[in-house]
Amino acid sequence: MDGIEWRTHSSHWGVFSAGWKDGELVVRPHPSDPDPNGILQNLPQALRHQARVGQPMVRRGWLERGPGPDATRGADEYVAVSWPQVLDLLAKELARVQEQHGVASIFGGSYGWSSAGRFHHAQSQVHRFLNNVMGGYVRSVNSYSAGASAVILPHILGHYEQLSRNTITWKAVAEHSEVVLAFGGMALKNSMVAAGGISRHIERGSMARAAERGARFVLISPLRGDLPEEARAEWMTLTPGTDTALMLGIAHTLVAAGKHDQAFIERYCVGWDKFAPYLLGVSDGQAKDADWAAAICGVPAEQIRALALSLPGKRVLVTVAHSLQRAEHGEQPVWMGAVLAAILGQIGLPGGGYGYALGALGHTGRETNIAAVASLNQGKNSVADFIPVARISDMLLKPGEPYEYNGQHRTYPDIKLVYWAGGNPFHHHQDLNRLRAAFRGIDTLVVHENAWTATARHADIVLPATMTAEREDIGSSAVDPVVVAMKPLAEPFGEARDDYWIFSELARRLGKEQEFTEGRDVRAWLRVLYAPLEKRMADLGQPVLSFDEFWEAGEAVVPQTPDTGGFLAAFRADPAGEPLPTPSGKIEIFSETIAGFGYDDCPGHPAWLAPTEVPSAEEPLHLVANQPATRLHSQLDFGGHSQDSKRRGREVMCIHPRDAEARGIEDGQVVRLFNGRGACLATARVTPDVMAGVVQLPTGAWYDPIDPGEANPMCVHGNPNVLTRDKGTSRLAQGCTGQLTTVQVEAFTGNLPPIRAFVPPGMEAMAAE
Ligand SMILES: Nc1nc2c(c(=O)[nH]1)N[C@H]1C(S)=C(S)[C@@H](COP(=O)(O)OP(=O)(O)OC[C@H]3O[C@@H](n4cnc5c(=O)[nH]c(N)nc54)[C@H](O)[C@@H]3O)O[C@H]1N2
Ligand SMILES: Nc1nc2c(c(=O)[nH]1)N[C@H]1C(S)=C(S)[C@@H](COP(=O)(O)OP(=O)(O)OC[C@H]3O[C@@H](n4cnc5c(=O)[nH]c(N)nc54)[C@H](O)[C@@H]3O)O[C@H]1N2
Ligand SMILES: [Mo]
Repeated sequence: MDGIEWRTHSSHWGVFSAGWKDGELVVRPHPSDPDPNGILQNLPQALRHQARVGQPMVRRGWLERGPGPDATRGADEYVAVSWPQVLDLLAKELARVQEQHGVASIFGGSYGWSSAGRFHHAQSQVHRFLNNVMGGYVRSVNSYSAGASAVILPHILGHYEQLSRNTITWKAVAEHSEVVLAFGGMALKNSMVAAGGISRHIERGSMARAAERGARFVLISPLRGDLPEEARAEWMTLTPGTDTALMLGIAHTLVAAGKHDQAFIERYCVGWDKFAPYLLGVSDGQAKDADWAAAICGVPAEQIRALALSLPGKRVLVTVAHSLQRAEHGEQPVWMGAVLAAILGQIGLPGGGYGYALGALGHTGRETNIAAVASLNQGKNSVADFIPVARISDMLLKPGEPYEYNGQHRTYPDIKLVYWAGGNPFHHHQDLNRLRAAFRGIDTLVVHENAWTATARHADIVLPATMTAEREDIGSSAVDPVVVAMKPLAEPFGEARDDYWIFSELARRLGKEQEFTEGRDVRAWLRVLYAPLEKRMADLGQPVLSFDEFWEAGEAVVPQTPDTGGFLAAFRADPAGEPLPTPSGKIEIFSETIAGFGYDDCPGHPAWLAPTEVPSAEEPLHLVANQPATRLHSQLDFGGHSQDSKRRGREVMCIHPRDAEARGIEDGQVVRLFNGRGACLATARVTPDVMAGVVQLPTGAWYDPIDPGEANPMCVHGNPNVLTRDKGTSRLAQGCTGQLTTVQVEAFTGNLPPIRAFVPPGMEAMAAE
């Protein structure tokens, strides 16, 4: 016996147990996890870290001058107030905005991952509060993850969640795929994370099994680490943002050689007659052949041709990472990836066809549970208005102005109050200096947070929220058999309270407590959410634990439906009986709907549309701003595992030896990345694992402006979103384009400024010493 009282818990980075030993929290992964995730180790040091918010805080300027636009937002002091005081103040402000401006002036999109746990899911809580108590709010649609694909895929193939979850399973890859063309790779660092928490990380093992069977993995990416060693991949580097050209070059080679699957195209697709003339250059005089593609993407034409001609007759899987569509014209590689898989005739075959976003997250490529825990009912929103999620700065800066989205002519609403719980826009949004300006124009920003994130530091009212480890909940993902009784591991930090408690108290002050709580405490809600699982299992004649037995045991196990290849396999078997959810019921190589919108930045068939931001003399390098390996986004950046990955306290930027040498940059040296929008510091890692001409700086280092009072301060810590561009993918989807931008890099020779991101406001003097 180890003397530790282990308690079950879950997180987006895996199911685990934890207990206390000698005053320290010890975390161990679920025993059935073959490949546990290091991100779990951010938790122990995070729980009591000084970066936590310990009491309700109000910005001094807001307290003294009242709600309204304020240029000091983000550079002001905070005043500690008691819970009763702050709740009274906030209830009054909510009532004022509701009365003076109507609830269509409240933005409650509150995008973000927050934490695992079905009940305390912060976004569900805030939406339920705004609906049931306030009467509604302006919401956001789609995600930063899949901004472009979520809009284009339903027009041409089907919903992206359906596609990525269980049309191509890891089991099918391990057993059937012969060639995997992995555009953007399938990095293990990414599949380590899964919404809701999973008990098994199976990706490494599945790729190893496939490779041992002789499957060939081709990694098409600027970074070598985007496939694990176990895949034994060939690494094909290409200029970032040019995948569509490469795919067209492969397609052209196949068609020119008569090796495309004409029968498949005729039976299962529409619009070949409109696309083929473009591919072959009949319509615009430019054949999209391998030579043409090579000049754009940098892959030698011979290599493109050899790759293309090696594919026919093989079980080929084309995967396209989310990252490819988080860029200007991000709709195109998503569409062209599907068309390439169709040209190869592979869609709907086991381990073949199109694996959109397979491996981008741990919950893709899995079998689905036969029964599920319910999610919290968010009530009904009386406000119809919404924005595509990544248009937040535009919305705040341009009230009343028109914009296009998915065939609709829309107008930005006039927002007075923004309410955020469970997300960090100063992590996730692009062009942070522009975002700061946008937030300075509203009346009030309310934020519930565990920690003093940059978003909290721009808020007028900061309410300290518990972390998942400080409360009880149910952890479950629809694609992992283990449902977890999440037990509290620690007392709440300081005066932190559950989001549910905060909203219940506000609801009471606004005279709508019952509408929000339905008279239930947390445990009663957990029983409500568990009940549908219990009932469904019983209906199916499966043995099932009662709630009390489940809570006592710490977990319940739900059987899964065997993999059948999902809706694409069904469509292949019976195209008339199992049509796709597209207008034609078939794969749309040409979409009449999209063509009808008349967007030149997203025409009626996939096309190479040159990006408007390309390297120049001033900004000669591509920057890849991808997901971080040692944390989930910005969460627990102050935790041990994330901190261990920093060098000289700063985020690490990878640069090729050639580019480093040209700039006199040495491994371990602090560098400045800059472009026309902003600048940040980072520490260089000189490595041939990133292609020449590209530097990589992951997201998630907390924004740390050198002087928060300036309009355009340098971030001293390494947040790439001071550099990225705030522009939609196209008028079709208006998705986030944060993955790529252009920069210059130089050795930083000035005095090294201290990192203050983890020091709460009001304690700056202590950190600077
Ligand atoms: N440049 C660039 N930018 C990107 C991306 C990129 O590739 N490049 N990727 C984008 C993508 S795909 C995504 S999904 C977004 C992610 O963006 P976010 O989801 O906004 O990022 P997180 O850091 O996960 O933010 C979650 C926040 O919720 C807080 N939190 C956790 N639990 C609770 C709770 O119980 N209650 C409350 N009130 N708060 C809680 C955490 O402290 C944290 O601040 O970033 C996007 N941004
Ligand atoms: N550890 C960890 N895992 C995560 C997350 C996290 O924050 N931390 N976030 C999760 C979330 S919310 C999401 S949505 C997914 C995101 O999944 P993705 O968006 O797929 O993840 P990224 O790491 O941003 O990008 C994957 C790789 O694409 C490559 N790439 C970038 N641009 C291009 C290009 O133009 N062409 C090609 N061929 N390759 C390119 C980069 O080398 C990068 O490493 O990750 C999830 N997994
Ligand atoms: Mo995401």
